[in-house]
Amino acid sequence: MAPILTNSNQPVVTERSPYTENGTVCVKNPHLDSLDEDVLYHFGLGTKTHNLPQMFGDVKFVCVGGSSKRMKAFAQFIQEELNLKDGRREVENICAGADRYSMYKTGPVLSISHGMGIPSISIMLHELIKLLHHARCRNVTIIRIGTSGGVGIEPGTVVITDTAVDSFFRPQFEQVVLGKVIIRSTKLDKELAKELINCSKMDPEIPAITGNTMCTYDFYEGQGRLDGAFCTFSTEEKLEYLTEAYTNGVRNIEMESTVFAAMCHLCGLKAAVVCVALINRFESDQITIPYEKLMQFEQRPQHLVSRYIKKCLGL
Ligand code: R2B
Ligand code: URA
Repeated sequence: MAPILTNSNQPVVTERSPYTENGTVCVKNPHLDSLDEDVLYHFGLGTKTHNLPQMFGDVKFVCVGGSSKRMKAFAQFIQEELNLKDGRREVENICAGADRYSMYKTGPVLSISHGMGIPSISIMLHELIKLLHHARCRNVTIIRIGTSGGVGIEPGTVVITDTAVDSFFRPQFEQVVLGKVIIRSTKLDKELAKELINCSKMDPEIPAITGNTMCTYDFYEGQGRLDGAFCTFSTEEKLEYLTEAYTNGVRNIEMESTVFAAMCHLCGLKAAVVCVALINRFESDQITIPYEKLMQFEQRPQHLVSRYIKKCLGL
């Protein structure tokens, strides 16, 4: 069902969008058909300047994460894991010209950075969804691999998101369109989450759980940190909020999952969120783990997702 806009300021919940029957990525914008050319500005790609079906038609897995360095490392890692290295040089950033996001393609796997926060990932996803549509990709699975703050869990634990929730623990994402609020569902693919948890069980090096992921608009005040430039609450109030989050099933906090879930859901992409917890927020706000440990933790979602992709490809 298409999003409904009301004349009042009352938000309206949109219905679940079913996966498309033939597995294609569904863009829901009638205006696109009248464009002579679709320029994917922040990718530095376009329907006239690039042969998108040829470049991307075989993509089956898209992995997205905040940092460009991490997504390059993931592309290199997956290249080796899928035996696609073949004496090849370094992986190449397809979006280098636009200098906003990094994108690497290794066989059927696309690895893209999305920056930090909802606005940044949302712009990337608009262009990615159109890219997959123009390239006529089918049966694509998308996974966000990232970092997060843990809520009552051991640092290093990987959280496979059950439901992405907002700062009020609601399973929804509010998009403001023409001055009105549209509420979108943040449901993720339960089957995919289950398959990922099963993959984690095959690797004792990857402690993983499922839980709700809270997505905020800010890293400091928005996540109840006491160490930002401003703070209006006490330690007790912070702990009370985190306890409420925990009671609502929240096991980690990050900054992109709600809009990621909502947009993937709308266009029929099978989606999951896999984030490692860098700290336990009941114990600290500052991230002070040594570099080596940070690298080790950051690799856990990558290793888990690589295991899943290899399983899907029968490797
Ligand atoms: C996790 O880490 C980033 C903030 O440090 C943010 O992008 C997120 O979701
Ligand atoms: N990313 C976040 O958004 N929060 C944290 O606490 C750690 C990483």
